[in-house]
Order: sequence, then C-alpha cells, then structure tokens
Amino acid sequence: APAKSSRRKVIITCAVTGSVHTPTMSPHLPITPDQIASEAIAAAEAGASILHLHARDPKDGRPTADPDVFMQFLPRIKQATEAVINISTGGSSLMTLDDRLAASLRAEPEMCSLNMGSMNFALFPALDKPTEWRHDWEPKLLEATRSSIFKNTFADMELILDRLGKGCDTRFEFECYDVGHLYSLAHFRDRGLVSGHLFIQFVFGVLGGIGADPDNLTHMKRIADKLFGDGYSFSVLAAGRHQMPMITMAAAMGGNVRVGLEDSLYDGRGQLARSNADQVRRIRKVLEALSLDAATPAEARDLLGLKG
Ligand code: KMH
Ligand code: ZN
Repeated sequence: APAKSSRRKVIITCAVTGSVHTPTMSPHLPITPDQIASEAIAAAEAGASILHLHARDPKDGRPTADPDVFMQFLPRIKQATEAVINISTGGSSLMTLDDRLAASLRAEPEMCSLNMGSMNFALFPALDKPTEWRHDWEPKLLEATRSSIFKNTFADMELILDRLGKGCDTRFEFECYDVGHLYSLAHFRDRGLVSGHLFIQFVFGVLGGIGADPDNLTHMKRIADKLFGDGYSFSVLAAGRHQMPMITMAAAMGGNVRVGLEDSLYDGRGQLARSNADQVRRIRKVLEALSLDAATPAEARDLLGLKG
C-alpha cells in the first residue's frame, strides 16, 4: 500500500460575507440567500472545510440577524457540502445579543463564533470610502461604528457558552482580537466553562484590536502556547490587504487560515476578488508551496472534536 501522507493538515475557514463590507464596496459581495449559498458551496468545493456565515437583508444587503433569512441558505449549504457550518454570534456591533443569538439557537450548528471581549470595532475600509453609495444605510453604518461598542461582556460570553455550548453541543471559533482575550478564554477554561480542544481565531487588523504585525502573531502564539499548551489549535484572519501575508505566516507557523470576503474584498494587489472560492484557491496554492495540505471537513472535525 502507498505510504500514508504525514503532511500536516491545514483547516481553511471561509467567511463568506460578514457584516462589515457593504454592497458599494464590491459587486461580488454575496447578499441574497441564493448568492450566499452558492458562494459558500463553491468555497467548500475549492477546499474550505469550515464556512463562517452571516446573513444579509436580500432587499439591500444590510446585515441582518433574522433567523428566517439564515434558514433560506443554511439547509442548501448543508445539503450540498460536508463542510462545517459556523454561524456568527458576533453579528455586528449594532445588533443586540438576543438578535445575534437567534439564528444559532434555531439552527444549533456544529460551530459558532464567540468574540472574546468588548471593544471598539471600526469598519476597516472606512478610511477609503467611496463618494457615491448605492444605499443610504451604508455611510450611516460606517458612521455608527465610530460611536458604538462591540459588546461582549463576561456575562454575554457566559450566556453564549451556556445556551450554545452546553445547550446545543456547539463548539466555538474563539475570536481573539488582542492578547487580553486569550487570558479571558483561559479564565473560562479555569472555571470549567470551556473544555476540550479549543479552536482560537487570532484576529488582526480590526481598528480597535491588535494590529496586523508579524510580531503580534508570534506574541499571540507564544502566549496561547503558555496558556493552552497542546490543548488548542490556532487560526488567523487579518483584515484587508493584511489577509494573505498574515495567514501565510500562520500556515508556516503551524496554524490554520481564514479567508473570505468578510475579511478582505481583494484577491491580489488592487484586484477585487470575484468570489470567495478565488481566495480559497489562492491560499491553497500557498499551502502547496509550503508542502501543506488542506484538511477535509472530516479531518477538521477530527482535529477540533466537533459533533459531526
Ligand atoms: N468580522 C471579523 C473581524 C463574528 O462574526 O463573530 C470577526 C468575526 C466576528 O467574524
Ligand atoms: Zn463573522
């Protein structure tokens, strides 16, 4: 029999649309349930094993937390792919916690995001805004993020751990936007509120969080190694033009990667990504150059101890 490959498997998460970018910023941003479903399915076919999902109002692309909208694309994605469904509990900083949890409580997915602290969260493309917008709500949303707080108090996080973790057997993508967030996660681990193998997403380049600097990645990893030992896997996402360099570094350091139009609208210098799958294919080429393989959904489930 041929020798089994002992290459490390890298989990590619694709964050398909998010709630940060707006329709004027890219004609390729998926908006309708049909678009979100087909982008997610194509990303999975290209090699993403986790799909991180938000919903948008089909009328105008505004971020929405409406579970009925989620239910217009979740079953289609589930039916067409083996990929792990990961629903955002972050929503956007303008939604209430109840709103943010509604879709996950309805769908009881294998995985949800859990944002590890309260912070300022400015829309990162805010600095080069277009002069003409397709919808009135877009500049208002950008403006609102200047004076709103992305609220994730300890009580909020405990509620999510209890309702989704304990209640639905959901595992988490723990989103850490700064070093302090790692200590908050360790605190929950110490209290027994989180257990098992942890999947930690290091988030770089959100205005209000840690910057997209290679030194910050080595520091985050060093501290996470101290706090969690071999009880965790890390993944990296970085905003905008920092996406590819930072996730390439993550892959080379033994980590996993997140791509997708939620995090960057680009695929190559100055080139709008035509699809989420294009970004998946780009990072796969990088992985190939590093002699690494993308994890299948089954391998991702195995690595992260998901319910399947
Ligand atoms: N928008 C990303 C920077 C969430 O959905 O919970 C972080 C994120 C948050 O994905
Ligand atoms: Zn998200």
